[in-house]
Amino acid sequence: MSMDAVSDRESAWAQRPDWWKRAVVYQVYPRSFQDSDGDGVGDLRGVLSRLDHLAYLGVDVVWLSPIYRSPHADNGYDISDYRDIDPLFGTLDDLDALVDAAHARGIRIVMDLVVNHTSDEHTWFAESRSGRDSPRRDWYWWSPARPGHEPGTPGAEPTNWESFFSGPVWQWDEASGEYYLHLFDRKQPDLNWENPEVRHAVYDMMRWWLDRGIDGFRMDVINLISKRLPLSDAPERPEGGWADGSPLYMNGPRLHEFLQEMHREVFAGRSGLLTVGETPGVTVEEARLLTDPARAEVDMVFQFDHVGLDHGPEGKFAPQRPEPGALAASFTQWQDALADVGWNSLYLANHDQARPVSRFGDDERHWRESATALATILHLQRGTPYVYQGEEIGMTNAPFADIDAFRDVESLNHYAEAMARGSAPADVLLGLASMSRDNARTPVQWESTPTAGFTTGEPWLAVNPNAARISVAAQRGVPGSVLEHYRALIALRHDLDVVAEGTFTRLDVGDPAVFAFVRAFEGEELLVLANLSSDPRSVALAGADEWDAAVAVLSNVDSPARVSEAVAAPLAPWAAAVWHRRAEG
Ligand code: TEU
Repeated sequence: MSMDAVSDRESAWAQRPDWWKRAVVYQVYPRSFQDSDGDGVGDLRGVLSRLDHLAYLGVDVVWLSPIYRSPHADNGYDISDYRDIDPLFGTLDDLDALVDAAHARGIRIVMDLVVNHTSDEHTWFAESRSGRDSPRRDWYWWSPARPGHEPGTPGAEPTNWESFFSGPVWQWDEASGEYYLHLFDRKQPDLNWENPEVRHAVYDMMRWWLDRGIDGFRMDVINLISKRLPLSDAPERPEGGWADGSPLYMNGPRLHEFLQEMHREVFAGRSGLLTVGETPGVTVEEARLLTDPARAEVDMVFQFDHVGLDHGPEGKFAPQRPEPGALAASFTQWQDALADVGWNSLYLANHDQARPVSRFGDDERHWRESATALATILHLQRGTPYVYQGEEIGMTNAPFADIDAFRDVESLNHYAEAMARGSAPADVLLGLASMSRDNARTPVQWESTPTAGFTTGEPWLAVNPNAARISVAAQRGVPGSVLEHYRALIALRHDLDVVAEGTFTRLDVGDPAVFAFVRAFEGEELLVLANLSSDPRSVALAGADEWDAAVAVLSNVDSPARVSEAVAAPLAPWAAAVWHRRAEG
């Protein structure tokens, strides 16, 4: 293509309301990205100093995890002031500087929007808590004790729901004589979205940020904002204990109404933005509604099916290895479900998920191959890919051996509860070591030094010792490295319309562990073949020689350039290869 044609294409895409179909988003978890002042915690100036890495990678959008004022009970997902930056991370001026510098490189900045709950240290909650007649009382969910129970005693909680972070969702407030609801930690009280004043305060804050120049929002647990009323008990679990209340607070009756209202109040008349809802427990039916552009709710959602594949019957912290093939089947279901309406977010990693190369790949025997195979199948699906910091260099889970090594509230609460129940510490630690969110939160490994170039001080969470082997410095410019593979995948999305816009069709090649699919768009086709297992796998590809004129565009192993030859022998463990062709004429 000529340079003129390239820039015509660029500007045509830039005008489109669905520009994000061609975009790749990079998630920065500021606390662990880059420290600039030696306090051991990453900060905004640190992010600014690493923008060149993001430009090198080629990403279009940065999603910043929360940097607002916060007591950090949940690392910033507990906000005490929505209109200021936490001093740990810097100042509003630092943020403005970051936004300007990113924009100068053609990178948009999306902020985290955490409005299902606030911190208990937010002034809204302080006022709400101040007394039953406070004008802000019904900005949150307050409830008297269960009838017939002594307030504040076990069993007196208004409903039997279990918190995401262990224990009940209700906290007794002695001073005002009622309980408040917190689906997460007790320092994260849920806002009452039934109250229009709450909604309009949120919309006002969102407009304030957009006016300041940010380019959209990642909306934290946005499908929890509408609860089923009146709040009531969930069915008991056979084994007793706190019950799963999620059917009573997820995807509630007013969710779509609230999001449509938000769209009208905040996004209408603005362009070039990206909105992505984080929606645990979302079904394909709900996702179609949420992301149908005609309904004007959000551009895309994060669904959770594939990141639950390794949760065992006793939950996330008792994981089991999914069958080879489970991941491909789950992705295929979502590709098919959103084929004609809506849009997928494509992710394997974020700050809440243990590292995908350790969970779904093989970080011992086939580290590079599995990291790049997982990247290939993710980025070449139909949807918008998300890269989580460190994923682009194949960062792995960390060798956590002691409870003192963990920092995450979810892990610490889980451990405390398991100890109270009398579980064996070694068993609980094993579950945490493989599934704790802290696996995702160890500092980014920039260099092969003990603090990995992250800080000059003591890092808030230990650097993974494998920084000696896995780092940006060791991979940049190295052909075949994980980093260069991500760069190539991102470039493919920018260069080929079929990646951004093509249909998705899975091919049955006789083995569920082989993820084979074709993307097609206006006479252009892409073939992706990936062995998602640690064994060689045979591929029965019907009509393989019809692909022989196709160009091999990317592969993570040495493999023949022609499709028919590539499938003549079994695919090597975690081999992934991509071919492209255009129709004749
Ligand atoms: O996460 C919500 C969520 O459902 C999870 O990914 C959650 O971390 C997991 O289920 C716990 O097992 C969002 C944020 O991404 C997370 O960091 C916050 O802790 C949470 O909301 C509360 O704001």
